[in-house]
Amino acid sequence: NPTLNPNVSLIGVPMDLGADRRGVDMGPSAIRYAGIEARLEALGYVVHDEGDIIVQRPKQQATPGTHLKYLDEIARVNQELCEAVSFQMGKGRFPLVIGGDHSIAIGTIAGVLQHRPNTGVIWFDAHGDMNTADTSPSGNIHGMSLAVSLGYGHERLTEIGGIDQKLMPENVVLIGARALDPGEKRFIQERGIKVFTMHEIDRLGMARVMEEALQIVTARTDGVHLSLDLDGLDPHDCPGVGTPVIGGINYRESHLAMEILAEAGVLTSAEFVEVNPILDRMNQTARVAVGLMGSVFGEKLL
Ligand code: EXY
Ligand code: MN
Ligand code: MN
Ligand code: MN
Repeated sequence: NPTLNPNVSLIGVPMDLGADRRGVDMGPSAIRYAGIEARLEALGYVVHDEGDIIVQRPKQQATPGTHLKYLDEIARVNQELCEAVSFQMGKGRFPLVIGGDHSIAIGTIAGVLQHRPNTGVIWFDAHGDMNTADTSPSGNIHGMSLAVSLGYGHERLTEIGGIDQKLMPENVVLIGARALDPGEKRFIQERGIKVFTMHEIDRLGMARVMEEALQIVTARTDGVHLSLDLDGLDPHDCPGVGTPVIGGINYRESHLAMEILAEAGVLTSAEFVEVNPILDRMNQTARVAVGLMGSVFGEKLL
């Protein structure tokens, strides 16, 4: 029987404009091909596949007046995604967004906040995604999405969903971090954001990390969103990601994390991002993604 909201709206966002390497635009196809709909329906969920948000491919990556790459199209897509997520939640559904590069968290979270203004977030990632226009070494917006969701960054991005409708730093935890830029470290320290780096995962074990993370994201919140970047896992288990970083969370730890999250029964929305089929082996990363979705929606062996 479903442990979460039984009505799931699947929304694909085939966008790779927020990343330097092309290819994560094929992520939604790869995840559908790996059987997400059948997997959740076997657990008793009703999956409504809402299709994909259409993403244009602009001729130029430069937007006048900024070094943020593809800012116009990324802002437009995230505005549309925000509205789609909000619309589905308005119908009482659980939004499950599949990417696409991690810049799409801007739209997903903005949409979620329209209905659950005090949402807590578990950000599962090798990276912090907390650069601003000022600190970004690359101009790639997928490295900025969490900062934007907290209210910091380019106005064209922070205005999506409303500048006063943002995440609170005390309701956000990062899990799996092992590649942070200097500006991101300052951002984290200045705002007291809780980060479980690979060091804490090794030391405490994933079970304890998840228990502590759950306490933080449920203490003062009215919902919990999971933003899972497949590069949080080790590249050995998930080779099909655009920005792999060695020394990551392994397959078993990541399943344990999803199972503990499922048992808590608190999840109200989720997104799975950065699957890059071009760099993958036999769709392995999409298959791992679908396995993790199975676990987080309550799949059990017995
Ligand atoms: N921190 C680097 C940057 O801002 O360019 C790398 C960001 C990679 C982000 C990936 C998707 O999580
Ligand atoms: Mn169906
Ligand atoms: Mn990310
Ligand atoms: Mn990442």
